[in-house]
Order: sequence, then structure tokens, then C-alpha cells
Amino acid sequence: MNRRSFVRKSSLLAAGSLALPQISKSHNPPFSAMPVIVSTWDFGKAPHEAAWNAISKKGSALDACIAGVKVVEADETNHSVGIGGYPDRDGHVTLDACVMNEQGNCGGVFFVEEILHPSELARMVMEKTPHVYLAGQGAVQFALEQGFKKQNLLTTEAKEEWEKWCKQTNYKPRPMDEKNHDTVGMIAIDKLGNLSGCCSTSGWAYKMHGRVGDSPNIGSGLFVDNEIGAATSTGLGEYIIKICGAHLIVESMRNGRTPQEACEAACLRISSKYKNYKDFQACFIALGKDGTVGAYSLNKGFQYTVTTNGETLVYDAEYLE
Ligand code: SD4
Repeated sequence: MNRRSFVRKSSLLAAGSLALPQISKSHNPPFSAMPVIVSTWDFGKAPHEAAWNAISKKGSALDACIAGVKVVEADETNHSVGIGGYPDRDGHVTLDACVMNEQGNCGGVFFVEEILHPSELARMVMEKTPHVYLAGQGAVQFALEQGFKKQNLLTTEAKEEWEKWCKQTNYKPRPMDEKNHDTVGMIAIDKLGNLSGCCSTSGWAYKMHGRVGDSPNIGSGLFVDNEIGAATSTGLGEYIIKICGAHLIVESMRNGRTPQEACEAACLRISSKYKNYKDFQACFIALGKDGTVGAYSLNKGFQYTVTTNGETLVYDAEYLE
């Protein structure tokens, strides 16, 4: 297994990249000063700024995660979350999201169209209904009742890409590649040591109409146990679901693994069960009750972003080799 560990300043914070000394396996310092906010990939400075503002103004960890995720959902330039997301193979942008808080309460929305902020909607499912999940038209109907407005989420750019894709293929979903996935999962611990998380995606580009991945599924795309820690995922949802990735990680932490070790163990679970693991990506981030961060991916290329002490850095995750 590759134990190289690169830490680099984000290009969004510093011109060029700067290799720093190796960080410890468990990623202990410098993340032990709470609050800590961790998210998948590098979606730029703005989501973490929004999350940090919320958490430092006495917002809860959940307020922070939703504030951060909403920035990504509203950003038309990424093609994997919210507006601007690539549509399914029939040309519909369908969104999935979930939230989980420190009380162990959770909510999720699946297969939602024309609603800009499925993360906020997932929170309303958690807070205002007796249910955990709402899907499709029912979720949209609930959104409208809660004052959300319908909006077209298929941008001209995404529509053009989909039209090109329609000409080139046999109308099969395009396998996920590096350019074709980037779900945002954000987990945070506030000053009081309370953990929460939120995950949001437009899913697998050109997926079958109705397909739902790991991201809105509590236990696969996100899991929080306030006594232990939190985890979230990105990558090919079909495989993350098969191992209940986020729940597996939190349970590994309960059994004594560090967040880093737990993320590695989840990737090893996939690679030991699915021999084609080199053909797809699965990535995990985790946050322990003490503010310790872990991250790991099945294959090269995963990045994650951490904010603590008001400073945001992007890291290249280690991966299986
Ligand atoms: C899904 N996990 O729908 C999501 C996609 C993703 O990075 O994470 N892309 O399967």
C-alpha cells in the first residue's frame, strides 16, 4: 500500500502548489483544534468560507455543512452537483441529497428535479416530516409546500454536452471517469464537539432515468454518530452502497480505528470483494469525535478540503495501490 502522503496548499489559496512535509498517518495535528470542516474534492474557497462563517457565528455543524453545500449546489460551473449538473440519459437533471445531525436524526431526498437546494430540502424532510426520505414528485411537492420555487437546472452548457453524448453512444450510461463525478460531502464538528454532515449530488452523468446512488442514502453516502464520528463518500455509488461505506467507517472508528484507518479499511473492503476495483473510483472522508481527519480513495486522484482555525487547505488523498 502506498504510504506516501502529500499535503499541498490549495491553488485557490496560493499560487502554484507547495509540497509540505509528510503528515502523520492518523492526520492528528493540525486538525485537533475545533471546529473542523472537511469536504470531498476541491470545490474552491467559497463553500468552506460559507461553512466557516456559519460555524463561527454559533451555527451548528449542520448549519455549516448545509451553508457550504448550498454554495456548490448553486455553482453552475461544476457538473456534478445542483444547477449545471449533467442530466440523466433522458436529459433530466435529477438531484439527491441527505443530512444527518448530532442527535442521530437524518433526512434525504432522492431523484428530485427543478429544486436548486436538495440539501435544504433534505433538512426539511428531517425536521418537518415524520419520515426520513422523500423521492421524486413527492419530494418536489413537499418542496413547493415549503416555499421552494421550481427552477430549470439544465444549463445550456450541460445541455450541449448531453446532446453531444446522445450522438456518440448507444444510449447507455457513460461509465464514471475522472471528469464525470464530484459529489460534495461535507462533515463538520463544532466548538462544542457536535458532529453533523450533508451530502449532495446530481449523480452519475447520463445515468438511467430514476437511478439513485449512494449520496442520499444514510449509511452509504453519509453517516454521523455523535459519540464516534462522521463519514461521507464520493465515487461510484453502486459500490459504495454495496459496502454501506459511511456507516462501515463510523463503525470501524467505534471499534478503535482512527478516521484514516477506517477510510482505508472501507477501500480495502471494496477491493477485496470486487476485483474490478481499478476500473472505478470510491473515496471517503471521515472526522473523529476529537476533530481528527481521515481520507482515502480506491484509486488515484481524490482530493479533499479541510478548514480549521479559519484556514482552508486542499489535500491529495492517499489511495490503494
Ligand atoms: C453517485 N456517488 O451518484 C455519486 C456520484 C459521485 O463523485 O460521487 N460522484 O454515485
